[in-house]
Amino acid sequence: MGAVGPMQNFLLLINPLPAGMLLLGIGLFFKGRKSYWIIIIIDLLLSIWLFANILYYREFSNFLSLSIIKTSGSTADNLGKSIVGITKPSDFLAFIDVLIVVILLATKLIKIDIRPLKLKVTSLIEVLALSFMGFNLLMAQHDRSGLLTRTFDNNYIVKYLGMNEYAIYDGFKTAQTSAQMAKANVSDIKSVRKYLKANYVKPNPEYTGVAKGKNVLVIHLESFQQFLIGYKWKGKEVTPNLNKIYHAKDTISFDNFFNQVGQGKTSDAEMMLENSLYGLQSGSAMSSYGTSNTFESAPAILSQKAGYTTAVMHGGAGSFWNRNNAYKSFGYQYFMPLSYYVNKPDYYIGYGLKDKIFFDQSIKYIEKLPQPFYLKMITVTNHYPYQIDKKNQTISKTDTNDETVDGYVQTAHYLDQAIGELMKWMHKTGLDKNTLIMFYGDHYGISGNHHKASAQLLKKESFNDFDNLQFQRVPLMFHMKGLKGKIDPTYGGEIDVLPTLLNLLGIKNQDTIQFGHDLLSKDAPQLVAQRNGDFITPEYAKVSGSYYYTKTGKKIVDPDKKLRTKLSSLSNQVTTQLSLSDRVIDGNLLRFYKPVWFEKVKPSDYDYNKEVALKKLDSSSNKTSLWYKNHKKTTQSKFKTDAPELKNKSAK
Ligand code: GP9
Ligand code: MN
Repeated sequence: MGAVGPMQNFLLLINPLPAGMLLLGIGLFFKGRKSYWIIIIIDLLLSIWLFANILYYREFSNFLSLSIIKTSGSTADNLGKSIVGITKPSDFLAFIDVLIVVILLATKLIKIDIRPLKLKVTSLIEVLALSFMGFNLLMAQHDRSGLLTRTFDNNYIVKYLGMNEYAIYDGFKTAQTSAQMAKANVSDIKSVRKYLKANYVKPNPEYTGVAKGKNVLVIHLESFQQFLIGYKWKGKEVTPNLNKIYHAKDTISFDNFFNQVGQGKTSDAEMMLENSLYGLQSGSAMSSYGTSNTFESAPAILSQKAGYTTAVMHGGAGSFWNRNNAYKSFGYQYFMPLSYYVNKPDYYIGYGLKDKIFFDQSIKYIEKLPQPFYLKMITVTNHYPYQIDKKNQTISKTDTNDETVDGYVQTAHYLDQAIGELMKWMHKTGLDKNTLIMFYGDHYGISGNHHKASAQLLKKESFNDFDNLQFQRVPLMFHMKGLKGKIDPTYGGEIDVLPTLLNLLGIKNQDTIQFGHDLLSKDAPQLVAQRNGDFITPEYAKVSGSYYYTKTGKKIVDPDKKLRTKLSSLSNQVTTQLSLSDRVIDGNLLRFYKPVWFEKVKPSDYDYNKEVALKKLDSSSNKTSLWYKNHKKTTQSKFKTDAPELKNKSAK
């Protein structure tokens, strides 16, 4: 379960108790022998449930829930086939309590007491169990806020609250989502298509196909804000490598590009980039809909239309943000999460492997990918609370005295160095010659709760809500040998990445359900929605209900009629767009949409099992990989890292 720290371990230890007490307590409402029988049956059912979960988890790294039992006959089939293969003798320990109780009763070591319990007593036991559960929930929420609202990882819910609580929680969620889905029908997708057609933005023909057939390497810069580009601390550049790429003559960089995530953070940034559909305002679209919905995502489009090999690498748990399921729905052929990597206590921080170690160990997988590939690498060291061990601190902390803010430059600096190391390897192997590298920041690093420290970082007098909207800028850069670069001031957001990318790759993108548009287009509308309905354009901004002039940051106090109409029209456009996109997600509308050029993705076609994947990559038909072109030799030695953990490389 990967519990870390005393609190998680403590909660993991106690969390089966309240549910056990509550459920076994039901038996106490019955009289005499019946009460014993019912308790034993409940205990047996709980043991079966535990046993089934152990096996299911071993195979799918996820927990059983009603939704899974109801919807996935195929998973049950798969599991059925392998059930003998994956069962271990120790799994049967799940039944030992039932056995002990039965033996104790049969041998009369415990005598059956048929006196009825008072209703007051039995009710009190149940009330106590519920309060215990509430207490457990409070402690869990305290340790990990947003546990139930952000739905980032089923593992976390079980770790904090327990298996049974998870099943109940998931039952609720499933009921909610299926009710919404049932309401949707074919006419909904028709109105979405009508809207998209009316608002279609023609991509810029100058850029169509300039990266045709190239590999695409997407680098997810965790929590990376635009202000870091060019930022100096104590005279030292925080991100020298990214700064260089940003200004390079063969990079298209955007300096008015905004993140548009809600609570789903990383996951919904991914959702937008892969699908050009918005994430959710509360919760995470990738967690809640990633398993069951139909998608027409970047990896599926690229593999179907242009023969790309598609993969994601991430040094964190595969279950986080429901990646291991959602990626299958997106059509990713490979997903290499933490289980593909050597992990040692010193290698790992926060949510995953330190970036340098992650890249170092990724080389052997990247070089095996058949080309052209579409590969996304998700970094994670630059993540809240921005802490990194002493030996990796190579720039000093800032001095705002805000603990969560001051480490930000250190982890960003570390990330930048890791990027530098990867770029050098790309160059040495020649992979940079036929690869379009796309960098993007997923969301803010410093939240709106740090106005004072943010003002200090930016050397501003004050920092208000409008400044916080400005702070939502993140990098978007396309870097490729021979690309005609520029720093492009067009206003845009994460929703626009996929159409921009598809145009660069020369992939026709007319009859897709995508809410963004090519950012390089001369007709780009430059209206950037925020997930809560706020927005920004080069002229106006809406922040928590108030309007501002973007250029000056001044509040618009008394707009004349013309301006008022303009502002409310912009506002309406934003809400229309968001709600139509939400409809696509919560109504699972893409299941009704079957364009001729697209073959529906079947998640069951994909298997992220490490052995299976590596065998496939090693197969002899793979003649386009870097490894094959390098005379079937690894390029590992061309990756140089100064990671102190890897000094003694033989340890790997
Ligand atoms: C973990 C990671 C973090 O795998 O991607 O997600 P976030 O907390 O940034 O949303
Ligand atoms: Mn993130």
